[in-house]
Amino acid sequence: MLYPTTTPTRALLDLSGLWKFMIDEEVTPIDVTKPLPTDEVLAVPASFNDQTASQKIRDHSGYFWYETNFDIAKPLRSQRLVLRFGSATHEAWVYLNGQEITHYKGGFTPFEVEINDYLQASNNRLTVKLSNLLDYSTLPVGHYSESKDENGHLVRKVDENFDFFNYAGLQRPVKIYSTPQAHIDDITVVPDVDLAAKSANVHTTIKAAGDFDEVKVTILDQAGKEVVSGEGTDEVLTISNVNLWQPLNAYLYTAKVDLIKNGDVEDTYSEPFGVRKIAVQNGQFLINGEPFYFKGFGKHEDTYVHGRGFNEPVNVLDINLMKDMGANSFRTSHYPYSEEMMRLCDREGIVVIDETTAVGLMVTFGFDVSMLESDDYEDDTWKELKTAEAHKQVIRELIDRDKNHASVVMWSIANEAATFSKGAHDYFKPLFDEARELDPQKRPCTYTSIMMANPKTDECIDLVDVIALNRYYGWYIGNGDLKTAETSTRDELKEYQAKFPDKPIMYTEYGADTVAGLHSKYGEPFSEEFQEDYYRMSSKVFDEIPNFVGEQLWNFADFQTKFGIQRVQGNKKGIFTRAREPKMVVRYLKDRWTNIPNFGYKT
Ligand code: E9O
Repeated sequence: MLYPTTTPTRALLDLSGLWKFMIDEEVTPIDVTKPLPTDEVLAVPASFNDQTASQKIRDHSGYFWYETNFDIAKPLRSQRLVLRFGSATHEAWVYLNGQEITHYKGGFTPFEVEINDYLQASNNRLTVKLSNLLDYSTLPVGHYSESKDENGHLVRKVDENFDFFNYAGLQRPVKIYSTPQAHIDDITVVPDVDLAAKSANVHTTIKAAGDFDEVKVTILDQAGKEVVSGEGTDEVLTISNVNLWQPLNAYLYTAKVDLIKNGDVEDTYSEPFGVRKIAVQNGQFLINGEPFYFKGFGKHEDTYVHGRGFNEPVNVLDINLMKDMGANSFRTSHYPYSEEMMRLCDREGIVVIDETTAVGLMVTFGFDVSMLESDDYEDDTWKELKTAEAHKQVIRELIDRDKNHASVVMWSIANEAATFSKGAHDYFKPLFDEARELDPQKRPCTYTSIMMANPKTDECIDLVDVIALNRYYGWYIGNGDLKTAETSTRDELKEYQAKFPDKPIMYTEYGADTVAGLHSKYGEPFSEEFQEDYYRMSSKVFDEIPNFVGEQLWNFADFQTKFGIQRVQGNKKGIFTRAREPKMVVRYLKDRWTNIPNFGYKT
């Protein structure tokens, strides 16, 4: 799916701004043929939750409504017009002038719909009903229940199976773009680089619709100069003396696609792409033939007031903070991030592990724990749940959306699933097969594993290209005891290495909750001293393991979660506060990471 942008043949309207908003009490049905009966407004894009002073609205689980009005300038109305949501969390029913025009389930990938047939000459009313409900047919997974309040009204509740606040709403930009009737639908770019010859064969595949004579593809360099061009929907173009996309040293080419009819350009679209080669070999992760070392973070899209909403200045700040520390990478834990963030990473040379929304697949893929205690419990009950379908869908949509990004070097199919349980392999094998089949660039695939899944218990290690571990020795296990933690960390890594000598190993989570400003001369847990000691201990062990290829700590910044006795206004494992102020450990990590080269650290 193409990112919406202006081109010489396309216009773009941004529907950001104030929209009407109301939660649905499910007492009086909403009549979509009339304006929404509310005077409340909220800003889009953003989560709805933290824009209100009302606890009831913030914590609402169920349905809620947004509405805006817009006009389309007359000259544009003869064009094909497409309404596009960057995301709508987690399920959306969209109405234009009182008619349902589309429905979409799955909160973190874009969807779009043609609107010409529903438009009025003026004052179009766009109404969106959303749901933030989660159960075992959705990803992320949540446990859903219902009860009645004192007036007999239905109360819906979601108990999230994950450690982040269930922010929801129109969290990413909502736009309308125009195309001519003959138009480009999709562009796939697969660069195949010959490192020795310094040349690349760039395979471009174009999907187009409508009436056109030919398709022209021109590759431009970063200065906008033509490098090579060809004709056809399935072309291989060769770039000689190729400039590689390198971590922290990005070089972006552009594939400019022209749809031509009677000699005129009907539609044109420019897709940026980078040329780089990813491979996993002999326990190493190679970028452009050299062993890469990941230095970075698990992150969240999480900021004050915006919630999980698109916050571009913070995205820019986060990347600048990463670069300042000598970091080179992050994982999009635990859902696809905004398209704007992916494009920023392409430009900045930030290496990304791109993760699906498959978080919370615990207790044999999200059952109610009580099922484990019941007599008729069977290990493969997950087959009847719809989780696998949602999982396939998000893999498909993520790869479709992000397939061309140079920054994306690996797919993370799931976070901390119960890969140690019987049946896990049957569940995951088809998903890994699907990802490998769908990705035109054939990137490596992994899942990040929970502590119960270890070299002895994990049933699924054969499926991954890279062993990605989320580990908390000294925090969740043996809290405060860094001596034992050091031994456990070392023993486990050595066991992985001995058993899987060809697979690179990395940490995709490790960390300790730390209250900014809390100090302890005894290095007690939660103090800034403990956080630093914890990271120093971990680094020491990492440096002893030859095929240990990267450290992505948990978490870049403190973030909001649901309530819990372990959470004081959220998870405090950030090395930055939620406001992006550094905790003490940032100095240590900056010193470490600026002294670790991006390439060849372990060779
Ligand atoms: C997922 C992440 O979203 N991993 C969690 C992170 C955390 O800080 C969370 O924020 O809690 C860590 C999971 C650790 C599980 C340890 C289980 C130990 C059982 C013996």
